[in-house]
Amino acid sequence: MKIARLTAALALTSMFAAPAVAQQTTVHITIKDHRFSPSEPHAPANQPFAMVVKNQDSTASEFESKTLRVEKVVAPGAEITMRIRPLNPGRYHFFDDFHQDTTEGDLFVE
Ligand SMILES: [Cu+2]
Repeated sequence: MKIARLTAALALTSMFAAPAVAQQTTVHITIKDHRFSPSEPHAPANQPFAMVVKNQDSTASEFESKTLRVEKVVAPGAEITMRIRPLNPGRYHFFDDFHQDTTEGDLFVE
């Protein structure tokens, strides 16, 4: 009887514990040969998330987006993390301000 009650208590605990864990999305983007990969990443709408941009080129990049309101230099071989505010569904253009002609993409928020 004692074991049965303990098992039930544990089952209840895990049932209630699961939703309490914050599910934060992290969008990973790599810059290589002056291209974003992926160039069309996705993110969930109406919740904050993180974006990690890794620069695998030997030149500096500046990750920039007017609509995401971010602008941050990524040194060669370095990685930056940005906190993005909750966004409405839509398409958010981003680019490398140091290589605008080759390096751009769109974040799809849905
Ligand atoms: Cu800029």
